[in-house]
Amino acid sequence: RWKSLAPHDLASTTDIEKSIVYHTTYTLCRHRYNVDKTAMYSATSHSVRDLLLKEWNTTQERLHVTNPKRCYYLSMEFLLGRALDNALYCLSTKKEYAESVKALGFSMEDLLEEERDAALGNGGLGRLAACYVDSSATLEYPVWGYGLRFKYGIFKQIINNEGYQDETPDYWLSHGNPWELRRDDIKYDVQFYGYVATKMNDAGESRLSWEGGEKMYAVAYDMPIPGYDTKNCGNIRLWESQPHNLFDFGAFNNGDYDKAVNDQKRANNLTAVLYPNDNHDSGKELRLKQEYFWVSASLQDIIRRFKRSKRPWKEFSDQVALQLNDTHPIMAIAELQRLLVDVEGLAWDSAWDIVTKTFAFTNHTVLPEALERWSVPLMEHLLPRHMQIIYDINLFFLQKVEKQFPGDRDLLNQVSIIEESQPQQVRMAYLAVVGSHKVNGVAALHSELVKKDLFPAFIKCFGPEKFINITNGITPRRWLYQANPALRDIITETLGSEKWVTHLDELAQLKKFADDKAFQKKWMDVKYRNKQRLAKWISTNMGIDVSPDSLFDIQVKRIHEYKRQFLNILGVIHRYRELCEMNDSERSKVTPRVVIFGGKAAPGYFVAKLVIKLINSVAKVVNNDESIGDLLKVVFIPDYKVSLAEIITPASDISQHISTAGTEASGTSNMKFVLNGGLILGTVDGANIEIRDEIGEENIFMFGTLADKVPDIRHNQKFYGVLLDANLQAVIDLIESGAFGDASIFNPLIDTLTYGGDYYLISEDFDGYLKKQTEVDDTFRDKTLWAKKSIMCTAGMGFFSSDRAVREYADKIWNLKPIPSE
Ligand code: 26W
Repeated sequence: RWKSLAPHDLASTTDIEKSIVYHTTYTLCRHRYNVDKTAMYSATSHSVRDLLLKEWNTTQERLHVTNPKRCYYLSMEFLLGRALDNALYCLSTKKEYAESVKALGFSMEDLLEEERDAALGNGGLGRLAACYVDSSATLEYPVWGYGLRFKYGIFKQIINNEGYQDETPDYWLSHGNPWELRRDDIKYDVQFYGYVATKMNDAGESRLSWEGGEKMYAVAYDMPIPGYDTKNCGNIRLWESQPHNLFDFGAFNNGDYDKAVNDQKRANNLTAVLYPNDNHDSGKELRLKQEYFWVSASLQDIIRRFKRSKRPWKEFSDQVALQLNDTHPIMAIAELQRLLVDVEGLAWDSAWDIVTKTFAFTNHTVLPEALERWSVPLMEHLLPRHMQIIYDINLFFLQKVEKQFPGDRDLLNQVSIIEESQPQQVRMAYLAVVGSHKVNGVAALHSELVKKDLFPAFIKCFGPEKFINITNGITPRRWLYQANPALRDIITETLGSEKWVTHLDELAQLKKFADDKAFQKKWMDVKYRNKQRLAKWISTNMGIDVSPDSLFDIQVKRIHEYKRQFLNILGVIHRYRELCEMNDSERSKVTPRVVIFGGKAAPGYFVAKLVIKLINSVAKVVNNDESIGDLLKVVFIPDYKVSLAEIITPASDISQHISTAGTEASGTSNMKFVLNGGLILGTVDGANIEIRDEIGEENIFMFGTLADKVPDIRHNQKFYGVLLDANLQAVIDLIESGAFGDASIFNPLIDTLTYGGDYYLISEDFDGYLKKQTEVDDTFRDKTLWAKKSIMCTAGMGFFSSDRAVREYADKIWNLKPIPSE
C-alpha cells in the first residue's frame, strides 16, 4: 500500500502552482487573497523543500541499505547563505518555478530577495564548510556536516553616522526557516561539571565514571543539502540546546519561580549565539560548553548509527571518518576515547587505536592568537573526566617520545599537550595532532608553514607523511553558475555544454578564445553588466553614484590587521593626494577608480574597527570633493555577507588579497573573483601563489615581501625602529593634518606602524604596492589586453573547484567512495 502511494513529483507547472497554493493554505494557514512576498517566498520554499525531502529520503534509504563508510565533517560554522535559488538550480526546475510564481502574480527575482541568509559562520572557514557539503552532495559522497543551530548567527553590521561599525543581533529565524527540519525524536543528553567516581562494572572490574553535574538535551535539526545534477541529497545536522528538567517543580511549588526557570534559561542560552571572533580565541567558558555540547551530541548520534550496523568496534574506522574543522571540535578526541573506555568498556589501547584511525584535523591559520588553548582549571571544572583523559593521552604519548628520543627534555616540552604556564593550558591543536592520522593545511605555502612554524617538533615524532596539503576550493555552482548567469550563459554557449559546472577543468578550453575579438567583446559586456548591477545596488542602498566605466577595485573580507585593509586605504589616500596636485591635463590621463570595501570587524577588535572608521572618513571627504568627480570614489558596503558577495564578486575588475606574506592560510574569495574574470592584486601568500601558477604570472599583479623574509624584517625593526616610506609618511601627515576629521582618533591606528615595529609590514610593502597599482591603471587602459587577461583568469581556475578538494579529502584522508544515486 505504501509503495503505491509514493510522494508527488511536481512535474508540471500546474502541479507546482497547486503545491504552492497548498502550502499557503495548510503550512502557512493563509487565505489565498492574503499572500504577500514574504508568504509567497515561504510557500514556494516549502514546495521546493518537498522535492528535496524526497531526494533526502531516498538518499538515506540507499545509505541505510548499502551501509558504506561515511564521513562526518565537524564544523562549528556553516556559512550557507540563501538556499532557494541553489535548490532550484540543483533540482533543475528554476524555469518551471519561475513561470508558476509568475502565473500566481509574483516575480521569482523578488522572492529570492526575501530570503534571509543563513549566516552561521564568521568568514572563510564557515563558507569553506558550506562549499564542501555542496561538493560532497554533488559528487555523491556519503558526507554529513555536524554543527550548532545558533539562533543568532554573525551579527548584522550597521555603519553609523560617524562612520563606525555598530552591531545588532541578526535573528535570522524571525520568519521561520523552511530549510530546516526539527527532529524531536533525535535527542541526546549532554553532561557538564560533576565529578569522577570509581564504579564496579558487571564483570567486577573497577571503572572510572563521570557523575553528577548538569544535563541538557541536544535536539537535532536537519538541513538538506542538494547536489547538482544528481538525485543525491546531503545533510547538515545542527544541534539545539534544551532544558533537561523541564521544570524544577520543587522550587516552583515553593514560589521560587526565578530558580524554576533558571535551568531553562541556561539551556536556551547555550546555542543562542555564534561567537563573532575570527582568528582570535576568546577563551570563554560558554564557548567551551558549546564546543563540547556539539561534539558530544554528534558522537552519540554517530555511534548510535554505527551500532545499528552490528559490526565490532575494531571496524569503527572502516565505517566512520571524522574531519575536525580547525581546533573548535577537538574535544571530540577525548570524548570518543571516554565513550569507548568508560561507557563501552574497551581497553585504553584498543580505544586509542580506533580514535587515531578515525580523526583527521584541518588547520586554517598559523596566527598564534587563533589557536585555542583551554585553561586546565576551567576544563577540570567543566569536563573533569576529559581532563584526566587528556592527561593520560599526553602521558602515554610523551612516554613513547621519551622511548624514541631518550633524554630529550626539550623535545618533550615542545610536544607536550599541556603547556606549563600559570595556570596550565591545554593546547588543543597539539591534542589534534596526537589524536589524528592526518593533519592538513589549506594551501601549499600554508601547509609548509604548518610543518615549519606550528608543529616542527611533531615532524620528528611522527615523520613528515602525517602532514599534508589540500588546497581549498569553492563551489562553481554558487560562485559562477548562480551568481553570474550572464557569464554562465556565454561559457556554456562557447563550450557547447554545461559539463564545466561539474568538471571545472573544462574552462581551460576558453583559452582558445582569449584573443578572439568578438568573444572578448561579449566577455567584457558581461563584466560591464555585472558592474552596472552592483552600481545600482550601491546607488539604491547607499545613495552613492559610481560609474561602471571606472575600474572597480574590491576588497571584501573580515577586517583584520593581517589582511591589511589599512594598507589599501592608505593607498587610496595617496591616490587622492596625487589627484589633488594634478592639473586638468594630467587628470585627463587618470584611470577612474571605485574602491570598494566590505567586511565585519570582531566587536571587541578595537584597531580593526578603527580601520572601518578611517575608510568611511576618507570616503566622506573624497566622494564629496567635486573637483575629483568620478576619478576616485570610495565605498564601504555595510553588512557584507554571502548574498551580497554574490552581487559583488562578479563585478570586480581588480580585487585585493594583500595579507602580509605567511599570514593568510589560503583565502577563498581570491578564487571566487578570479573565477568570475576579475584580476588579482595580491601578495605572495596563501592560495594567491597557486592561482598565479595556474593562470600564469602575466595575469596577476603581485607585490610585497616574501614569507621567508618576514621574520628577519620584524627582528630588525625591533632593533632599529621603523623608518616610514616617504610616500607613506606624506599620507600619515595628511591624516594628521585633520584632512579626514579629528586626527587624534586615528592615533592608535597610526601607532601600529611605528610603536614596537610595523608588525604587518605596511611600510615595507608600501612602495611595491603603489607601483603595482600604477601598473593596474596602465593595463586597464588597454581594453584588449585586459579582456584577454580576464578570460585567461577564468580559464585557469579549474583546479580551485571544491569538487577537486573534496575528492582529495576522500582519497587521501577519508578513504571514501561515492555512492551513486542511479
Ligand atoms: C577560536 C576563534 C577562531 C574562530 C575562527 C579561530 C579561528 C577561526 C577560523 C579558523 C578563521 C578562518 O576562517 N580562517 C580562514 O579559513 C579559510 C578556509 O580555510 C582560509 O581560506 C583563510 O585564509 C583563513 O583565514
